[in-house]
Amino acid sequence: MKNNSLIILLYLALASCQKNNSVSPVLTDENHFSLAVVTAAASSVTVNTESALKSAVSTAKAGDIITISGTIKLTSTLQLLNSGTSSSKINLTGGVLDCSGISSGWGVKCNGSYWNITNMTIKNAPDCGLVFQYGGYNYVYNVTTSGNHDSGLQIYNQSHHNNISYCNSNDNYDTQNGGENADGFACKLSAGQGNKFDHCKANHNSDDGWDLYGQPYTVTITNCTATNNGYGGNGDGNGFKLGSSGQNVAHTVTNCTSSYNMASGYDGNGNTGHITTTGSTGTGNGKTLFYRIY
Ligand SMILES: [Ca+2]
Ligand SMILES: [Ca+2]
Repeated sequence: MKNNSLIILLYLALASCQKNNSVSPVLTDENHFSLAVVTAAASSVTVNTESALKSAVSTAKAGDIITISGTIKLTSTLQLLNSGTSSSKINLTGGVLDCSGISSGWGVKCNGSYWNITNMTIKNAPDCGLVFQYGGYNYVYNVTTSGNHDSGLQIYNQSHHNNISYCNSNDNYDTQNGGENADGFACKLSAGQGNKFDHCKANHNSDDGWDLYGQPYTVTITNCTATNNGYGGNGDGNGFKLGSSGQNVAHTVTNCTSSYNMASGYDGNGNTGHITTTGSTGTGNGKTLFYRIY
């Protein structure tokens, strides 16, 4: 019993001083404990190949920093499936992901939570560039999505509490549909609660700058700019499309600018909710500045 007490004390001392490691006592027989280190400490790695990137991402854990060096050409979707924690996120940063080698599908898919995705370009995917499908509490900063063949950055299907900040989305164009679907930023089709965009710019996307079609929860858009959206024959061309018919969702669009889009600057699109557009303005839109905003 004396030995057991000593080992338990040692375990408690170890557990209290290790932040990234998880230490668990293991009962090896009725009288003897041993200590097992379940996870390793957070690591930092720089990658410049697809295989190294996918290996790092597949084993990523809270606190890890994965830095992309230069341009990596992807041949299949990069899947972010692990999760960090509220106090220790997984960091993916830097470089260019050229998704032109993917035969079909998205460029990057995040189904995990607590990722920081920063300072990179995601381009030329055959479908959307960067998609948040499940999970939440992800932070995206200074990321450019460009030249993808559906929306640049899309949040949907329950993904929640994502914060998209200082990002650019431009020249996304679904050529196969005449531009009908490729928005700069889409938070549509049943994304979750608490999604926010701030200081982002959507320029020259074939469909809309922002699209909240079918989004059942309030989206907060602040200090964002939509310009020159709508082309390809089937592109709708709204700067900010703020819902859809049959909905009553109070989105907030504050201090935004919407100019020179093919259709309206801000279009409620049949959403009967009280959409606030405090401080938002724009000029030169093909249809009108505010349309169906209640
Ligand atoms: Ca459309
Ligand atoms: Ca759209």
